[in-house]
Amino acid sequence: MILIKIAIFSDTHFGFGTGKEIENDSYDHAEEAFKLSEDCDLIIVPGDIFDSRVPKQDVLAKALNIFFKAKESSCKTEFIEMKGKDDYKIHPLNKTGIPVIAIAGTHERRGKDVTNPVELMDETGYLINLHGETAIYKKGNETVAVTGISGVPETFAKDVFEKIDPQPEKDATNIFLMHQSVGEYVYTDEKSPGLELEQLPTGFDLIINGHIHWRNQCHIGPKKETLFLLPGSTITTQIRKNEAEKDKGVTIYDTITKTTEFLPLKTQRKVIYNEIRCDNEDIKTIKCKIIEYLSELEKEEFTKKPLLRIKVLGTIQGNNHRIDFSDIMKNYEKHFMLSIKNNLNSEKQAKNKELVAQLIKNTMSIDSMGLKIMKDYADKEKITFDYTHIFDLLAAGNIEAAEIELLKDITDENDR
Ligand SMILES: [Mn+2]
Repeated sequence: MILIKIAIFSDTHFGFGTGKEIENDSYDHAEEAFKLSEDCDLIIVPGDIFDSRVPKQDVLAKALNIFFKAKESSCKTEFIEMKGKDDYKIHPLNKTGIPVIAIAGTHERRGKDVTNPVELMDETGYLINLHGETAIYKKGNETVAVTGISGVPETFAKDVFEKIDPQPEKDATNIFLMHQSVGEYVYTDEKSPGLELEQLPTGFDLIINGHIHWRNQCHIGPKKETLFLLPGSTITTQIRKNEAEKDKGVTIYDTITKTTEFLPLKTQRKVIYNEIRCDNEDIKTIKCKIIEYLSELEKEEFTKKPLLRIKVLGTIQGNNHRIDFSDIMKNYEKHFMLSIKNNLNSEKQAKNKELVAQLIKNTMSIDSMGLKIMKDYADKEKITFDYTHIFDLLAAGNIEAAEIELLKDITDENDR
C-alpha cells in the first residue's frame, strides 16, 4: 500500500526579530522543520513564510536557501496538473525534490498588481503558490489534490470563499489551505473572525489553516469527516499563555490512515509565561515574589536562553501602582529574555473597578426597568396583559392606544 506522507508547518516568519538576540530563530526553526520533512512526499506551508511583505534581500536569500533543502530529496511525487489556471507551465525547479505547496499569509499581503514574496518564490520554482487553483499530485496509485486560498482581510473572507467555492476532486485525498481567523480560533482578541467553522468548504479530508500560531486540531463538517488542522507557527512572535504551553513543530499527515503525528522542533527556544498574583502587598514584597520565582527557574537547564513573560496581577498597597522593574530585568538578562507586565491595581483603582462592576451589574436599561414595573404590577394584581406590547406603545408615546389595549385585555379577562 502506497501512502503519501505530507509534512505541514506554518508561519515561519522569516526575518522576525532582525537585529535582536532572537534574529536567527526564524531560520533555525524552519531549517529543522525542513529536516524533519526530508522523508515526506509533499510539504505544505500555509502562509506567513515571511514576516514582511517586502523582505530585505538577505532575508530572501536565507529563505531561498532553506527552501532549497526540499530540492535535494529524491522524492517520487509526480506533478499531474494545475486546475483553475489556463496554460499553466510548472517551473522545472518545482519538479525536483519534494514539492512544496504554499499560500500567502497576512504578513505577505500586497496590492493586486504587485508581486508578494510567496509569488516570487513560486515564479522562481521554490514552491507552488495557490490562490483558488488546485494542484494535483500522484505517487503510485495515490492522488492528492491541494486547493488553497491565500489570506484575505477578515471582512472579505466570506465573499472570497463563496466566490472561489473550493470543490474536492474525485478519487483523491483532498486538502484545502487557508490563512484566516475562524470561529473560536482568532489570532488577536479584538478582531472578530470573518468565517465560522460551518462556512468552510465541505468534502475535504483535511483543511489546514495557517495564521493561528498555536497548534490544534479537531474534526469538523456535517459528519465530522474533515480534519481541521492548525499546524501552528514554527516561531513565537508574541508571548501568550496558550501559545507558550504548546510546542512548535511539524505535523505529518498520511493519506491512508488520515491521521497526524507531531514532531516537535529540538532547536525551538523555550517560551515561558507566568502570572504572579498579589493581594494588597507593598512594592518590596512584590519584587521579592518575582525574584523568588526567577531564582527557582534559573536552576533549570535550557539549551537556548528562554523567552520569559511574567504578568503581575492583583492589588498593590497605596495609591501608586507603577513599579520600576528594570533592576530585576537587568539582573536576569543573562539567563532570560525577560519582560514583566504590570497589571497591578492600586487600592483606589481596585475600589473604583469594583464600583464600576457593581454599577454595571445593577444598572438596567430604562426599557427593562419599565417592563419590570409592568410585570411586577401584573403579577401582584394577578391580571394578565401583554405588557411588552403595552410598553412598546407607551414608549412610542401612543398613550391612547395603550389605554384601549389595556382596557380591552382587562375586559376580556373579566368576561371569562
Ligand atoms: Mn503569522
